[in-house]
Amino acid sequence: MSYAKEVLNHLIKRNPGEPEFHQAASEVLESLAPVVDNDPIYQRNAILERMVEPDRVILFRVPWMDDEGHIRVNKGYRVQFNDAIGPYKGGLRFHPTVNLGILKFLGFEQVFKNSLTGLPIGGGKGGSDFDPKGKSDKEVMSFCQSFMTELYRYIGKDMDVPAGDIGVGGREIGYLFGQYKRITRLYEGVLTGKGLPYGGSLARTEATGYGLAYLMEEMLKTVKGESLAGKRVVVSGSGNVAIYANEKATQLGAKVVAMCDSNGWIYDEDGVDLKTIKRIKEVERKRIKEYVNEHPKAEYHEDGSIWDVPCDIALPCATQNELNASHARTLIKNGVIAVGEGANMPTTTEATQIFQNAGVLFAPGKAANAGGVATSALEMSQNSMRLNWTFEEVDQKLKQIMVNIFHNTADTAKQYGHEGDYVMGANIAGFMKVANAMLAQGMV
Ligand code: NDP
Ligand code: 2IT
Repeated sequence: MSYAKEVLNHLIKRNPGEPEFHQAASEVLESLAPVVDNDPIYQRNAILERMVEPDRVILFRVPWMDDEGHIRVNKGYRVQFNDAIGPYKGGLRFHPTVNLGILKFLGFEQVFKNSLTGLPIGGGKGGSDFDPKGKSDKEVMSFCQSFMTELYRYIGKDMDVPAGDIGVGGREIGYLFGQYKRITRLYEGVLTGKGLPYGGSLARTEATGYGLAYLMEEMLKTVKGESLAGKRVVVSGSGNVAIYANEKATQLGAKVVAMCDSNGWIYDEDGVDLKTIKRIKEVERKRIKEYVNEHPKAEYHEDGSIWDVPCDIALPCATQNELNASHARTLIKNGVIAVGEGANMPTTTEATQIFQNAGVLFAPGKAANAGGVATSALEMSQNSMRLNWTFEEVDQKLKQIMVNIFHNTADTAKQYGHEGDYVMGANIAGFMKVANAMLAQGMV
């Protein structure tokens, strides 16, 4: 049996009840087979066995008080996956579905994604099953302070630098930073995605979505001699990644005709009006169905799927496994030419294969959504230098990083005889740097 397959079988047996982690690891290990099965150095040094086991997992109780004065308890986690090439780096997710398996999948993906950025950041992820939806600011603050009261011991600017993810945006990062500083008395870049007055980087808010659009533009240009201009785009989600993917795609001349939240989806043939979406989602924290109150020509649906909407480009930017095989077939029937994963693993394994077999350009999350964490690393650099770059400087660096990621991914796929398979290209390119660092650093 191949080395990669052996490690995968063992992993599935030893980590029961973690389907998302199995899925992420299967995809990576299968695409690494041509590398690790052809050079015994990886097996001799147990590189894969070490890569699929997090360096450590921190699990803790988070007690907090709700507005009625009741004490509530959630689970808090930090999965420090791999620090071979830099301090652990990756977001915190606050969502009721969060569990260890999901955070291990996210942490594992993060290791390869962060490597692909070309910047010195290791991989980690954390979060809680706390649901910020419907909570008051005071309750969110109470939760964040309690969460950080435990987490602070395990993080630091050169050790582990969390950021946002689903359910964690500027408000939560602010409360977490305040509590870290209060406990440690250190004013340091221990979190990214901070507000601009206290060490945040310009363009970090926009970075994941903008980066996704930059990568799609480069892919379309390189492979098809085309661009986003004039394309019909569907963007799922209406959070941080979705909003700024829409904004940049629109600036590049595309028309985004549909967006969604976990309750339903909107369709606007005139192009979704982002000003309205930003107000509803970022300011009022309401549901996307409010959109049609102001745009009566638009439609709101809770049945069917956003992926039924015909488009040239599909950008899944909500959550894992939101786009399945049947959605993929519908999109292909409707003429989709490219798919870019703004979210982490939004496309099921089967759907990914369907796209690839149909010749649809498929940009995997590790490459396509790496602009967020890359800009987080730029925030860390600015914090260390105690300097701030302008929006244009950060945006320019982000764009260059995304162009580099695309070409590194495409060149690697080609080098291993799978031209156009960007899943394989991203996995192998991400792996090589981490594996070489691990080999150099010995048995740790
Ligand atoms: P947000 O919390 O800002 O937004 C999440 C969006 O996805 C919301 O619109 C939410 O709807 C929707 N959503 C969540 N779960 C579901 C579901 N089950 N079905 C349909 N819609 C759903 O998160 P982000 O935009 O930050 O993150 C989105 C994705 O991008 C995640 O996969 C994240 O891991 C990934 N990512 C984020 C990065 C970042 O910098 N923020 C960087 C790289 C990747 P609702 O409001 O109803 O819950
Ligand atoms: O999935 C991701 O890359 C993120 N949520 C961003 C992580 C970060 O550290 O900016």
